[in-house]
Amino acid sequence: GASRVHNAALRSKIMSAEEAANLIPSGVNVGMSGFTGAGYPKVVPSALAKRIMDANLYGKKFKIGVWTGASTAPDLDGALAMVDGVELRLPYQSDPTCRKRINAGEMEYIDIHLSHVAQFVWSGFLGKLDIAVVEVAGILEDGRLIPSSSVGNNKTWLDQADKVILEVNSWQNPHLEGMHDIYYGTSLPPNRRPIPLIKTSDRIGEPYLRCDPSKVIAVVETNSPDRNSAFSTPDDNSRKIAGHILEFMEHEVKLGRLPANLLPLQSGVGNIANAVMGSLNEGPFDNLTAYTEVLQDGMLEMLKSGKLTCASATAFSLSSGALAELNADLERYRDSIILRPQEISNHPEIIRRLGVIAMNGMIEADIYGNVNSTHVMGTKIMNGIGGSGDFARNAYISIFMTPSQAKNGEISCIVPMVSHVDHTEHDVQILVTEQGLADLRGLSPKQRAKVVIENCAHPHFRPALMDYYKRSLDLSPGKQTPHLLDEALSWHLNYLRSGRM
Ligand code: 0RQ
Repeated sequence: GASRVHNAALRSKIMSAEEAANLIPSGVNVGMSGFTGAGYPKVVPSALAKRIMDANLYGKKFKIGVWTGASTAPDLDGALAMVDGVELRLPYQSDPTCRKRINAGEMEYIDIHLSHVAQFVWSGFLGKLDIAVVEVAGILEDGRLIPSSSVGNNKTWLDQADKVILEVNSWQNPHLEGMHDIYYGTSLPPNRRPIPLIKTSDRIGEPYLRCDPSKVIAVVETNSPDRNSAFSTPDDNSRKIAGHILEFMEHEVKLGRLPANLLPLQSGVGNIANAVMGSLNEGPFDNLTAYTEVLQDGMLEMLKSGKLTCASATAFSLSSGALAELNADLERYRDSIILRPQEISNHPEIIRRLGVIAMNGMIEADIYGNVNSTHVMGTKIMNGIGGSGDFARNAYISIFMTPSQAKNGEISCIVPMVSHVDHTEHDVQILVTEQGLADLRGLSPKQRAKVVIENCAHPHFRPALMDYYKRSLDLSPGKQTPHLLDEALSWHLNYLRSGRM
């Protein structure tokens, strides 16, 4: 098709992926676009991986720092991790090869709140950003950029990097133009001003990304689809978890603690989150809104049915079927979907102001309500905290959900003490498993323990948890949060030694 590079100066910089990758030296920090498989650069990272592999063949070390929006795709994270080309990765990943390298100690990984990344870079906390590699959907005559299917940290990468490589992907729907809201009013303290976003549907910025054309060293034209994550149809556990959450919401509305159309919804990654959206779509609530970071299949269904009137996010995270549907009809959603930079989609000020209902997955919770979202058996990273901390800490109601057991019942997801803490007892209000829901608001630690064990633990593990709690109550030197410190992590040790808790 026709080129989407309408700026003459940038048109003169069009080159192949290999030529562009040759402009990235070893030792630099690279800010890549991409958020949950949407809008990541499709060809330069794999061309770079090839270059790294060639260097390695000649005995040369070649590693870069990789900063992104969030997770990306096999042809970015996977390809670079495969050739051991990443010195340090941040802030969120979910690639199996990448995860393996991190857990083997071969790749440094920093897990930071997604809303923090941009300001950490502006402040220089992470060192110099050398090069940005950003996918866009097109370049206007005046050089402004039409953002792609995710915004992530692209505004910050384009602004902060010394050099910029643009991938212009003509596969992306041209109707994306106008869907984004890029806010350029942020600044660092002491000069910060309130962010003027009062409703989910507010547009406070502009639809295009700015980029100094003199920094652009390469433009690469591509035509390739985003990576699609498939969702499984909700299983029995997911449906039960969704049922408990809906019942809770109805109860809160009845008590007048939530309006009839609830409050803006945030929903995390994964199948359970998607199932909750599915249930809301069939539930009694209308005129819902979403202030979230990823827009999954479930939310798209709700936009289609009219249950959801507006969704604000930083990225799409759709299965291939849903993506095809969206792309066939994107114009229809231009007013109801807004894609923002992740420092805005996840901004504590806005999340607190809007009163977001946050719903996130977890690995395990303890009887006192501390939540581990990131580390399996305390030491192995799964994905990262992502935006869950941004939302949980600042939400009006913060919900964490998981099946009560993992690995065919060998693991209890409710444990005496979490093996790693991402969300402390202070940030966790509601815990939900297929067994039931624990409302921890207004409860002391000892009161919480009873509710969590009774409502959330699997019956198989319930007696042992209650036994631990009761003996702690007797023997713990402190009675505020009773623990037996020599036994608190024994469940995890059991699993590591014998394959079951
Ligand atoms: O592993 O695939 O090897 O079997 O963890 O578990 O049950 O499929 O659940 O997909 O909802 O993921 C916390 C990882 C849950 C996710 C987490 C094993 C289990 C399986 C996945 P296998 P499920 P989900 C905004 C919000 C942090 C980021 C976030 C997550 C695998 O929700 O990454 O919330 N959250 N972002 O077997 C050992 C346990 C386990 C366990 C589950 N207790 N012990 N393994 N597993 N529980 C979005 C973004 O930020 C982008």
